[in-house]
Amino acid sequence: MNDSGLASFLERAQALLGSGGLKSAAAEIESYCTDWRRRFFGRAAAVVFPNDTVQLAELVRLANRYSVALVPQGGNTGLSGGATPDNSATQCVVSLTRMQRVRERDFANKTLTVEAGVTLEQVQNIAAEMGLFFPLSLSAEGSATIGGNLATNAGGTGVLRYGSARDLCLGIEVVTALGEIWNGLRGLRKDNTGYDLRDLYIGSEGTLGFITAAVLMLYPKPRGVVSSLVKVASPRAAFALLQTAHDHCDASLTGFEYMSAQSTQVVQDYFPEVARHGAAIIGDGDKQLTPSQNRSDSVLLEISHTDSEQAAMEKLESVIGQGLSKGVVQEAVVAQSIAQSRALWHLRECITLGAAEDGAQVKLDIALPLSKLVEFIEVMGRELTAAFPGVRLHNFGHFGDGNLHYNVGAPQHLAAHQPPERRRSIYLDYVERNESRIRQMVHDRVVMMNGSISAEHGLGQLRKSEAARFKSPVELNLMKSIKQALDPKGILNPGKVLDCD
Ligand code: FAD
Ligand code: 2HG
Ligand code: ZN
Repeated sequence: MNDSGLASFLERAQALLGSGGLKSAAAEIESYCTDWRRRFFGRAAAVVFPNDTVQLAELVRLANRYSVALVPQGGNTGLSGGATPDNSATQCVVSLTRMQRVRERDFANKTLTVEAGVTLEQVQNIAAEMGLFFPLSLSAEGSATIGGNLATNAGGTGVLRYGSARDLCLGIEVVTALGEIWNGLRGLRKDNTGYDLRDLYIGSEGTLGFITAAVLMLYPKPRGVVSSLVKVASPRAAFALLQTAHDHCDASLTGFEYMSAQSTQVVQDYFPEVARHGAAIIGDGDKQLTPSQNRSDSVLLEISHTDSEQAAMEKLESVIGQGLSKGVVQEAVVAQSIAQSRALWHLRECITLGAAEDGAQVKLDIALPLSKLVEFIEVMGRELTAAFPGVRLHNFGHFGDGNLHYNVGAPQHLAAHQPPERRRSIYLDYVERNESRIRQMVHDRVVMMNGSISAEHGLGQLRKSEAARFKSPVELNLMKSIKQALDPKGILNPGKVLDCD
């Protein structure tokens, strides 16, 4: 594409989208060109805001005509740089945040059809208004969109019971890379009519097409949801507790989040009021179960029951009782109200926010077979701290899914007592110098143990080259063939997920 091609595209896009539908002033578009963690900084020719599917399809046809690359974007909360344009100032970010219509509420079919720009939190609220429940849950849900959730196949905290975004979606509407509209908005639980195109687009991180609307599957609202913060001596004890919870709860186990002592330390450091609130729930200053204060590992356990709160509570108490008698639970506090339960979950959510406040980390999002989790944590911890003395392992996450956010922070002593900006710059420097070695070391072990280097955050630009290191030529070629077939001009999100040259 030459300059005049880009200029013609922008002129026509502006005419198509109307005033306010295209922004190009640097100050106005800066936030769309930077990722949530502020690790990727791009420069775009413009950010465009289509109003509906037909308008978006026309825009994509224009982009094909002038060979302009498009970067789909929802809430821009992704953690792998997938929604950030490159540095060329020739790509166009396409924000779907204006596409917010609710197309259909079907109570009898237990489905909700919404456009891509509806946020996850809005979907949860609409489902609740219908007397039903949409189980996808992650702490960025106030900004993350359904389009982004599906494009990344987001996970979150309820996967062990309800599955990932893919499992909660029955059909999608897509604007293809050529600018056609595919209406696959089927609300069917069974449909074996050829290749599963829905599942191809879900998880493709905006490289194959725009997801413009989706039919989401709703569940009956559990009548009882109870949570407990459990102190455990080690990851091995956490694993034993998971086995106990599985034995006692089966489908009632809806959350099993592990938090290492070091991961909750950042909550204590940067959100002390959140950590204190956790301690207040326990109501005993001496016990101070809040893991960050006691520097112990902990598990956030959630049990749900369709019948009643009492039924959920009985199961929870039985799991904790078993855990205590087996010696795998050291102490436990059960939330006595919704507010207390929220406070416990807030503690868990604040790990990512506290870590962001602290400074850069090597972000790792790995999955392992459950049977290998404990061995991985023990061996990897030893290896990493030997090779990188003093690094902080912010190890936490969706233990029940075998998914750890095994984030590695710079040694604290490097910047202890420095003012925040100086501290962040020292940590960033450490991370930039060591990131690729740490990443490779962890990923090598993960793959050796039959795990995955991206459990839920996707490849984006962060893990693209690492994925290429591990995938077989057969798998990479199949992926390239699919990309080539669906996006022959390579205009959709180039440079993300895989390199096609
Ligand atoms: P964006 O960040 O805008 O985009 C993400 C990717 O999807 C990009 O590649 C983009 O090009 C593509 N894309 C976006 N919309 C579309 C569309 N309509 N069609 C095609 N492609 C599109 N993720 C988890 O899985 N589990 C978690 O528990 C979790 N917790 C998080 C907590 C915090 C504090 C933060 C900041 C992030 C968290 N995330 C989590 C990551 C992120 O929120 C999810 O990946 C989310 O699904 C992204 O949605 P989004 O709308 O912000 O997408
Ligand atoms: C979570 O589970 C998110 O809270 C973010 O997936 C994880 O900070 C992270 O790495
Ligand atoms: Zn997560």
